[in-house]
Amino acid sequence: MTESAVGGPTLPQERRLVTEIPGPGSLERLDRKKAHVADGVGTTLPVFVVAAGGGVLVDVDGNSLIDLGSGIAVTSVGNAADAVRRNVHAQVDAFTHTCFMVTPYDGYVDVCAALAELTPGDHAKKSALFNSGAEAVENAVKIARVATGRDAVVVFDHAYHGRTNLTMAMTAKNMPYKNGFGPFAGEVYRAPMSYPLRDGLSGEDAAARAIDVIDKQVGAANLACIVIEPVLGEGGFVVPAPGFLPALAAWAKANGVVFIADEIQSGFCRTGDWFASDHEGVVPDLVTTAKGIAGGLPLAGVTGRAELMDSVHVGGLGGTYGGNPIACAAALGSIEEMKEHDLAARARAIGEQMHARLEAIAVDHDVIAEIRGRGAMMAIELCAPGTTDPDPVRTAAVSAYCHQHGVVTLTCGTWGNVFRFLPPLSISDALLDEAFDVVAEAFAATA
Ligand code: PLZ
Repeated sequence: MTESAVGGPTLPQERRLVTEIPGPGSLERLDRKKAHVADGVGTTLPVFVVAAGGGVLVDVDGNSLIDLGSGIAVTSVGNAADAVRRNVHAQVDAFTHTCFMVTPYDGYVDVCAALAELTPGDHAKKSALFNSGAEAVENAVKIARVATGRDAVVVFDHAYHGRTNLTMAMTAKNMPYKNGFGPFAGEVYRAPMSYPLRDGLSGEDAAARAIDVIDKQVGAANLACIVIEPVLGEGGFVVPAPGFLPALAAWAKANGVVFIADEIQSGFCRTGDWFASDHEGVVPDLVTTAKGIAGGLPLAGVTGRAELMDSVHVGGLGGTYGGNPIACAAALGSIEEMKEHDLAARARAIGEQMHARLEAIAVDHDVIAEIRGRGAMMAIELCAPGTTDPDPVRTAAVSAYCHQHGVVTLTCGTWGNVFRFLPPLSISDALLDEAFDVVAEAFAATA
């Protein structure tokens, strides 16, 4: 199996369990992992994968698992999607690297042109490409600082922006992301996020509360940028109350502050539109992208107002691999798949199907305090019935049941009590339904 595995959309679309999870082949490999890979690199579901495509992952033991995680919102077009595979093969055969800063090539420029077309707003835009989401966030902050001549960065409660030094400072949650890794970069300030389940505030009131904190604790004159996830990712798939994002964006504009949308998890059709900012007509000054952009290859971007992007001196932005030609070829393939199959519409349909299933489950299980999300970025928050006291124990139990029964699920949230669903947009209705049969069983079995 390992030698000749072929993934992609033609892989049999079925949940198939032929061993316990993990099976003997995976267990053997977990011992090797333990011997050679640093313990700090964790594992959510300990099966070793040999092929994936459509809506399934196949492991070394021949188990076929339904994927509700997309490798954390990355393989939105599906694993080994046709256009991605075709473009990557062609690019590997032509050349693998030159370093765009040494000798340029078309793929990089083509991706930047596509980003200008697809990101919110019809102003003149430019982009720079990087390798990871964290690197994109770091560079967005660099650009905002040069453009404004100011230092301070405002982020929000429950934010996740990465694991590098600056982005650890920007990320809210201590364990596992920050604990012991300080000291962190300075001039990062945290404002309260709109969290409707927990604060009950309207978007306008939540924005006024955040702006008051920014005013009193930072001061607009010192503030380079506000960085915000339009739908929280790792922090729990919280959708801010309507009006929150537009009010913050308007305040930023009025005060010469760069408004940066971190669309690394929410972007590229995931929420049922090209970008989550589109749902409320918010036009960010800069947008960071990664994950879903390239169908699984490492690529990230910062896209924004041309005059902001061009405020940085020549040579001030870059990196050896940023915008690698193979990753750019994959991105062009994945954008082609998204357009051709209207994956934004598919994300909306998947969202409706998931919402209906979750509503039915919630009728019998009052541990589900809220169903929320947009499109195919959906979650449920688990709390002690009738309260907002987080229930991470039940959340972990439900997720573990799904894993043992062949469904790849992820949790998130500041308290670890959010069960999130991020299926590839290439999943079939039937497979998605079967996955939610297992989720329903998981709630019944752990009640
Ligand atoms: N911004 C909004 O979601 C990555 C992290 C997984 P990188 N989220 C998954 C983990 O435990 O490391 C993310 C994100 C948002 C930035 C990032 C960072 O992107 O590509 O992981 O650096």
